[in-house]
This record gives sequence, structure tokens and C-alpha cells, in this order.
Amino acid sequence: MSIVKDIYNSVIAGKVEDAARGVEQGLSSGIEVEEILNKGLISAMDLVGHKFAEGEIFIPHVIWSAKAMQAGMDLLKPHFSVNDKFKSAKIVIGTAQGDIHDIGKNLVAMMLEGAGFEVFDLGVDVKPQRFVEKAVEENANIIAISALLTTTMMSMADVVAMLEEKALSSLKVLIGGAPLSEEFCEEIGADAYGVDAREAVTKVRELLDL
Ligand code: B12
Repeated sequence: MSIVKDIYNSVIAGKVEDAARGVEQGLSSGIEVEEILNKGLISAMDLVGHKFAEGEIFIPHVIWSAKAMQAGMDLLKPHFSVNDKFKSAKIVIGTAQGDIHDIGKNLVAMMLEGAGFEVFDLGVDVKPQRFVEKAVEENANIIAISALLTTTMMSMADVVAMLEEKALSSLKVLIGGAPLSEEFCEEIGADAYGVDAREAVTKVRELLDL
């Protein structure tokens, strides 16, 4: 069985140590970081999502799979290339109010740091005013917001409205997460929507004309 397949199975089974050991083996045997990430970790979490939606598995299992994926991601983090050309650009990131999903947000934060941006991670369940406060405090260029629930994505509109109220038009809002779309981005007046972590980097560069 291939190392990547082992990682994939460990995440699905929620085996944290096996997933971490598999990622270490993958890295030391020269497997591409992208392949470990996409085929070993992300595709496993997608299957976990389907099994959860089908009622085949329940929250405790999903939590262990999430921990296994996060353990793998932490080992991959140092391998994301760093160039400090963009150190000047500052990004405040977090998951929307009421939402505790953070794997996607963590991956986006990792990719943005890997691309050389300075990232301030506010964690999960972040109130709209906290995003704006931190962005002003750090003189940030972008607020990046993640949401995985249809019930929490609307708080992104509150962040956009708050920036308009305070005439902070130079501060851009980038949104993302499974239930989101380009249409929703336009509907709430956010500046950009990114489908995945790689696109988050592209969109930030576009927003900052880099
Ligand atoms: C793991 C998980 C959990 C874990 C979270 C653990 C953690 N540390 O994050 C736990 C068990 C805690 C959990 C709880 C719940 N969950 Co849940 N969860 C999932 C699951 C299986 C995987 C999500 C994940 O991590 N995917 C892997 C990452 C890499 O993908 P991602 O998050 O989509 O992120 C990528 C992109 O979306 C994008 N992206 C994400 N954020 C951002 C931000 C920006 C700025 C950009 C540009 C891009 C971007 O880039 C990322 C990387 O490529 C999904 C199913 C699914 N497949 O989405 C359900 C899912 C999201 N959960 C769901 C639900 C309903 C719940 C609960 C309400 C269940 C309950 N009854 O308690 C609770 C809510 C808790 C809360 N208040 O938030 C539903 C949501 C339905 C909906 N649309 O509203 C889903 C879709 C499952 C389902 N099909 O029913 N969950």
C-alpha cells in the first residue's frame, strides 16, 4: 500500500499518530507536499464529510479525523515555500461567528504565510467587530473570513457593513468556505471569494496588485 494511501486511510479512521507518521514517511521519501496534502489529507476529509452527511459516522469520529488531518498539516507547514517579498502585506483571518470549523481556515492561513504574507489568526467563532478591530490595530490590508455553515456565513455581511460605516474602504474582505460562492460574495459586497487555499493566495495578490 502506498504511503499516501496509508495517510488517506489514517485520516478516515481518525488515527492521529498513524497519519503523522505517514506524512513524515512521505516527506522523507520525497513525495511532493502537494500530493500528500491533496491526495492524503484533503480527499480523505472530503470522504469523511460525505460519510458524516450520509449519517454513516458521527461527530466524535469527525473530530478525530479532523485532528489527524491537522497533525499532518502541521508537519507539512515548514515545507510550504517562503519568500518574504510580500512581508509588507498583512492579513487578519478567522472563522465566522458561531462557527468552530478551522481546518480549512488553518490551511488558508498556512498557504498565505507560505506565500510570505503576515497573517494574524483570530481562530474560530470570531465576532464581526473583532475582525475590524484587529485589522485597524495591525493596519492590515485584508480581512479573510471562513465559514462552513449556512447559518454562520451571513455574519460576513456584518463585517462588510461595518467597514463601510467606518469608511475603511482600503481594507479588503476575502471570503471562503464550502457553502460559499462568487454570487454570495457579490450579494454581500465582499471584495473576493476563493474556492480553496491555493486560490486564496491568488486572490490576495490580485486584491493588492502584487
Ligand atoms: C470536520 C467537520 C466538523 C468538525 C470540525 C473540526 C475542526 N477542527 O474544524 C466538527 C465535528 C467539530 C464539526 C461540527 C459541526 N458540523 Co461539521 N463538518 C466537518 C466536515 C466533515 C469537514 C470540514 C473540513 O474540515 N474539510 C476539509 C477542509 C480542508 O475543507 P474546507 O473547510 O471546505 O476548506 C477549504 C475551502 O472551503 C476553502 N476555504 C475555507 N475557508 C476559507 C476561507 C477563505 C478566506 C478562503 C479564500 C477559502 C477558504 O479552502 C479550504 C482549503 O482548500 C464537513 C463536511 C465537508 N466536507 O465540508 C462538515 C460540515 C461542514 N459540518 C456540518 C454541520 C451541520 C456541523 C454541526 C452543526 C453538526 C452538529 N449537529 O453539531 C457542527 C457545528 C459546529 C459549529 N458551531 O461550527 C455540515 C454543514 C451544513 C451546512 N452547509 O450548513 C457539513 C457540510 C457536513 C454535512 N454535510 O452535513 N464539523
